[in-house]
Amino acid sequence: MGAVFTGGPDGAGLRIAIAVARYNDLVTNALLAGARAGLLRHGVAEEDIDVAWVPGSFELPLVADRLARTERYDAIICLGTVIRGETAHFEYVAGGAASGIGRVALESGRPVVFGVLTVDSLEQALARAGGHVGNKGAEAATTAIEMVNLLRAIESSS
Ligand code: INI
Repeated sequence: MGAVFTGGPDGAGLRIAIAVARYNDLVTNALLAGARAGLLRHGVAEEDIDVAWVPGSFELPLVADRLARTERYDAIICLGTVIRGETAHFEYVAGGAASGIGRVALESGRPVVFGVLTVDSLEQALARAGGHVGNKGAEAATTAIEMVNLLRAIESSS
């Protein structure tokens, strides 16, 4: 059997940037708190977590790209909330954020995590930002750490 690669949950020594949208900040502040707590819980040092606030989710890809280009970060977490019921251009904002964030990950070769809620209502958003469905920011934190460690495991095998 060939190799099986996995990324462990140890975040010690990792440097992480979080880009977070101010739009719907009642929700995104809770996502940010969840992401921070998740990173700290897995051993990332407080001083190794930088945060960049952007106006809305549509701006996340550009700022993630700038953060990646500094080469200071092992991973970048993007946090935002797009609520379908409150925007006629939901597809443009959510789709632009998703495709842009994916492109930055591929172009930079670093994990750039999609922690953007795309939901129908504020209630659904709050449920996923520390409510009964959990906290998508905390999930994004563990995804970032796992992906850094997975890419390292693949690289160190060659
Ligand atoms: N930005 C969001 O992050 N969430 C939204 O729900 C939203 N709505 O409803 O429009 C939103 N719009 C702003 C957008 O992200 C940009 O900041 C704006 O279009 C300027 O480029």
